[in-house]
Amino acid sequence: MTRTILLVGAPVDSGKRGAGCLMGPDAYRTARLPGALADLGHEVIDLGNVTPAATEAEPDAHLHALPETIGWTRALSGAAEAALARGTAIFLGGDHALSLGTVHGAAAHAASSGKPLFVLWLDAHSDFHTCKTTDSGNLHGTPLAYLTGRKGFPGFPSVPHPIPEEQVAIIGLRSVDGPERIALEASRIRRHDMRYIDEHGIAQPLTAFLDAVAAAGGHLHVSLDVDFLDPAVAPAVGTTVPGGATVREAHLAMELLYDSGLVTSMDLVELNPMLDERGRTAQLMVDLAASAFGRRVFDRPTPRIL
Ligand code: 4U7
Ligand code: MN
Ligand code: MN
Ligand code: MN
Repeated sequence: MTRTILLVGAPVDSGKRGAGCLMGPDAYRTARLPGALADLGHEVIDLGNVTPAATEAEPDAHLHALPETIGWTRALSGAAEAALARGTAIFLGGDHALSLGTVHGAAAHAASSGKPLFVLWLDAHSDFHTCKTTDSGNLHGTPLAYLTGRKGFPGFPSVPHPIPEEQVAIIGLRSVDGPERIALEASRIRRHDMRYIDEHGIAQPLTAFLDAVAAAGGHLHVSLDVDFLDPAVAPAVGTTVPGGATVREAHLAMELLYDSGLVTSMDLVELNPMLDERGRTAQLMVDLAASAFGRRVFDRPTPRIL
């Protein structure tokens, strides 16, 4: 199935202290993401980079770059909603704070289409802090709490379309802070740590989630954090945690996403080209995106694994 794919650059670097994610969109373009998608037959339109909206929010002593992150949230929500009206959107990050905006906009688009929005979070971390519970003050650790409508985000745009918890799945977990664990365990968010992947493989939890999306006739937003991958294969990220997904586990996830035909938008987040080795992480992320949009060795249907 060929599509119109909109590329939206989101050079957000305000979600944490170490700079460099602002170079991500250009790294993806340099590693030929547009060409790789066009080679698969898609119509690819690069909309260029978004810039943050002006905001009158006050800085906060505990939260790093709060006003800037609020400005990005507002701008990216609008950009995401506009892009989704034209086709499938891929957001080129930028750190994970960008999802505060992209998923906010995707939720508005889904609501106006009368479809439920499902969110797949591929990440070592749960990103389920509120502004009140974060120890680090780094807002890239908060988007899933904001997007599911948790309280504790003063100054941010309101969330008129919170994602119902049972429509969220996190896969790849291996670093969850105490307050996040308590909130997650009290929630209906589907969550799978790396031990679960070791025990069952990645196809089982992902296929179960995709079946739920299909049964509900939903839209699916995928948020792919570089640190989902093992740092041995994806070193260009500030928050490395050993024991992540292998290259093949990640490709299988992308291939199953493509076969499902359900993906309506995707974030590529946390790539910090300053930390890369000869562009290998940028290239791996481009190859994963290509798998998610149809690249494969042999064409064959997904067998039933469950
Ligand atoms: B990422 C952390 F303490 N939980 O809050 C925090 F471990 O988008 C990390 O998933 C957050 O990379 C990581 O700072 C955010 C930390
Ligand atoms: Mn749509
Ligand atoms: Mn993340
Ligand atoms: Mn992470």
